[in-house]
Amino acid sequence: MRLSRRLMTATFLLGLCWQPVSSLAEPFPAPTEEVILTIDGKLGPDTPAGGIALDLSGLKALPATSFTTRTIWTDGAKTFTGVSLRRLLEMAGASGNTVWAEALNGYQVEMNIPELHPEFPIIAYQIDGVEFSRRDKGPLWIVYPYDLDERYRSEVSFATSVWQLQKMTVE
Ligand SMILES: Nc1nc2c(c(=O)[nH]1)N[C@H]1C(S)=C(S)[C@@H](COP(=O)(O)O)O[C@H]1N2
Ligand SMILES: [Mo]
Repeated sequence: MRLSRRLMTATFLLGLCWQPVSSLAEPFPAPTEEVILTIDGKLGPDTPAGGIALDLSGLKALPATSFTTRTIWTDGAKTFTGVSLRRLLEMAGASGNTVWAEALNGYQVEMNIPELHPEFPIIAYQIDGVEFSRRDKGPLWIVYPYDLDERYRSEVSFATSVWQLQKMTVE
């Protein structure tokens, strides 16, 4: 997928920082703290039984993406930092075309993996550089750079902006 010139410029202006994935085969660090995200389903052959379990440090050890945007849920522009959903699934060796994202409240939504942009949405673990609690839609929230492009202000983007994300299943 290629970024349009307009999107690239806007992305640059928004101060996006993106680092390439160092190695797709690199294993995820084993969790030592509270597990906040599990990924299961159709994943790579090295996946442990029961799926991939990640704690906050494990997520923070992965390449991070940041962008600043307003949202329909927060006041004023905020800087969100997290892991690109698409890249995380690639690192997990996802071999299906669909991912189900599931939240703490049982909300579930389906996303088409090939249609995901390489960088957006992200699974955000920080807002303005600080972790956020379940009360504030944390600790993990799927967010898009809504201000960047009209397509991120669509019903599909809003419906897949899952807060209190706790599980993803690849089908
Ligand atoms: N955890 C969680 N995230 C969720 C939802 C939900 O029920 N729970 N609803 C989704 C849908 S369908 C939409 S349109 C928006 C709704 O946000 P709102 O309830 O603030 O309008 O959040 C999305 N993210
Ligand atoms: Mo919705």
